[in-house]
Amino acid sequence: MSIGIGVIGAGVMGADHARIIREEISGAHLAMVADQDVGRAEAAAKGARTTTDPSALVYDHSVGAVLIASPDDTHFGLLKAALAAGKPVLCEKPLATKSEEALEIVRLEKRLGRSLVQTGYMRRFDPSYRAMKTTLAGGELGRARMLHCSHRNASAPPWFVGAMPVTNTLVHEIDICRWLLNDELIAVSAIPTKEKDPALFVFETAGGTVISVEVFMNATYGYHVQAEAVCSNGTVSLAEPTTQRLRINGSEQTSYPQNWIPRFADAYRIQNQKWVAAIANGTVAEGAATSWDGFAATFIAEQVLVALETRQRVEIKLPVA
Ligand code: ISE
Repeated sequence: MSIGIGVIGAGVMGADHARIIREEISGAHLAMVADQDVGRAEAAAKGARTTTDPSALVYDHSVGAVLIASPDDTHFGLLKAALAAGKPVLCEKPLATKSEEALEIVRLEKRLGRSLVQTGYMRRFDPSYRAMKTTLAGGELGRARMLHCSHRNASAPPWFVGAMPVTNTLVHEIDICRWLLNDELIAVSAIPTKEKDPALFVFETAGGTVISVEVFMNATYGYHVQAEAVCSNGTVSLAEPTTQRLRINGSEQTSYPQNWIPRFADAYRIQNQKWVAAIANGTVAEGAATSWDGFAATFIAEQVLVALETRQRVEIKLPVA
């Protein structure tokens, strides 16, 4: 039986999720798209039903599972609605903008006694991050003593303001570092440049790994994410996924995409396919970010903001769920 997916939000990410469901996923179909902008909803729906009311989508009988890709501050309310309707939900990151809200989702889900929430930290399904995790877990390299990460966007859109480099961008690194190392972050220090962009974040883990993360929102040359683990017996880093390598006039040029969609196309497709398969089997997708992982990333991001403001090393103490 094909699962009807309702996509909320038809911006860049919502439109791409709608396309992935329509074109690349088996066992599911695009049932409905919700967006306040009717034209945008129709463009993403390509013939599927549309609505301007996201709660109508959540409760619609044709929608078996909900994919939330609307602005960050709408996630909490929509997650509560999906849980009240008892429907599986894949929510784009961040799970919520405030950690108290994210924790409320964790607790609501626990009370229901069903794992209904998956947080869209899709890098966990990226083949290069997966390979790196397998290598690290294999043990041949010994302990990861350091992990160097960089996260560069070509340019930040005009609405990308305030704390968003931390709450919307760095959260990916927080999640992937916890997952890659299977370790918990216990302290953070933050050092912005004179221009504030890029900024450097240094995390310490419970297992004694030191992590450096550069977040550069206006790197200009393209979208570029990198990670290298420095271990006792060697290093492992992500292979550079290039769209093309050009040799001309005595030099070699590598091209970079302008945003994350081409870079993480496989990750989004695999994530969505595994989500659908898990719903069909009544299980959860192996390795996917849970509501707790979504909470942890938002909670840790809040501690990062304290570190940025105070310029002090801040200890991170995750509460008990
Ligand atoms: C965006 O939402 C993402 O998920 C990208 O990976 C990140 O680089 C970008 O800064 C975010 O806004």
